[in-house]
Amino acid sequence: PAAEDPGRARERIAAELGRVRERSLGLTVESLDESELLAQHSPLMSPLVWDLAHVGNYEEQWLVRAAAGQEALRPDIDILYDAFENPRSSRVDLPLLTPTEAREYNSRVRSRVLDSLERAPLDSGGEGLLDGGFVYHMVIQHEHQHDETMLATHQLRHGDPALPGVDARPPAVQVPPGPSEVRIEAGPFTMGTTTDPWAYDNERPAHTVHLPAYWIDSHAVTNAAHMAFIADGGYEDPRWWSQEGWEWRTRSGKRAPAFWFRDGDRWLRRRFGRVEPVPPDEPVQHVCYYEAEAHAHWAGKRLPTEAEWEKAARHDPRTGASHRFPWGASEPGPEHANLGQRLLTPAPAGAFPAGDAPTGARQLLGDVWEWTATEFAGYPGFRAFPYREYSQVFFDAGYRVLRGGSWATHPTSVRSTFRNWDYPVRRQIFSGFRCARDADPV
Ligand code: AVJ
Ligand code: FE
Repeated sequence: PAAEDPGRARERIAAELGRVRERSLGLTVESLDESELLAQHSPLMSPLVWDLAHVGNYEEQWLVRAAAGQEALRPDIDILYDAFENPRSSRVDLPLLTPTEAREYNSRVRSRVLDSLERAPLDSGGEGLLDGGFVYHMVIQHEHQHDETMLATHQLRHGDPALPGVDARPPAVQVPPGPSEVRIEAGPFTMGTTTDPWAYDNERPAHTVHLPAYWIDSHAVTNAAHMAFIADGGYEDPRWWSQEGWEWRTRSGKRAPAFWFRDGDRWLRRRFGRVEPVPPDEPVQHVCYYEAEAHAHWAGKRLPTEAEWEKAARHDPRTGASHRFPWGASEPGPEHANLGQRLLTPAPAGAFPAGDAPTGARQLLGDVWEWTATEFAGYPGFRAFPYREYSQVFFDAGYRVLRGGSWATHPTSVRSTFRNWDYPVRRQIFSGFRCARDADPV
């Protein structure tokens, strides 16, 4: 793509920085009292105020110190907000900044950033930190990712709803009838990217991948389908589970997605402090990798590999091109996908025909992160940039790749090449799945 005018780029970056901060502050609102923000709602998560100051400290390290070359504001707190030094379960015991101190610190950092952005050389055309605005995009995405993590913390929190908008329901969508699976012919496609100015190191470089023909579900697996799996004894039948999956099933005693519970013969769920019937037409969320894998086997299918997911999401079989988004190059709008925390729940499966990929697959971005069969690893030619701890230290360490973003993911922070990862046992994230199968079984 043609280089963006630097003045325009600065305005756009400043606007995105403002938007993401508004979102972080909304998730740590002053109406939640200090003790709520400092509390550990689950050993899986940080106190909300840790995430808040962590995004400020990350911004200080990357935009104030590394990009602008300015002197540190608070080098003394780096250690507190270092995610590797402090596992999530122990963050509650650290001498953290209070919510007021964190908000003040974050705005001090932000003033420095907006000031230096005016003079930042964004257009030198090389491969440095600032080129194409990379380091700003990295920091904006980082804060959005922590906002999604904070939403997962809110979901684990007990008590009355604290987030506005919990009662909002997806608009009644006309789900156009369509095939439940699409066939993708054998052949090569371009996976990953070399040129996207928002892409992380793990999405790079672009490379050709050849895949045999396969079928992939046109949308994510629904709550209704998962209830059928449960009703058919799916959680009781080791035939559907991998050995590791069955060990998880036995050890955990789980027999339904997280936050579901039974009321007579109905399934209810707890969502941000609200109790409601499980909507049958929404994609199932809060399932771990093992549950997704077992459901897929029960359905006579399997999980797609990461490459199969990406080919379905961006390959145009007519032109051979790989697009940034399933629907092409235009920025995600509300007609394309349920992204950006506009609703605090997925939209019905089969919604958003305007977001269809050329392959005919639907709803690839938004609603729920989709588990894939692939272990997180570097692409051929991978180079860590700008630091090993974003991606590389997680390679080949038992993490599974998730694709496509959820209703909680901001539109700037997902694209058809974006890769997320987590341990296969995790279900506090907004995770679901779709199934695939070989086209020519041997
Ligand atoms: C890409 C979502 C797995 O939250 O661990 C945040 C993103 N990296 N801070 C995570 C991230 C550093 C990361 N995930
Ligand atoms: Fe982080």
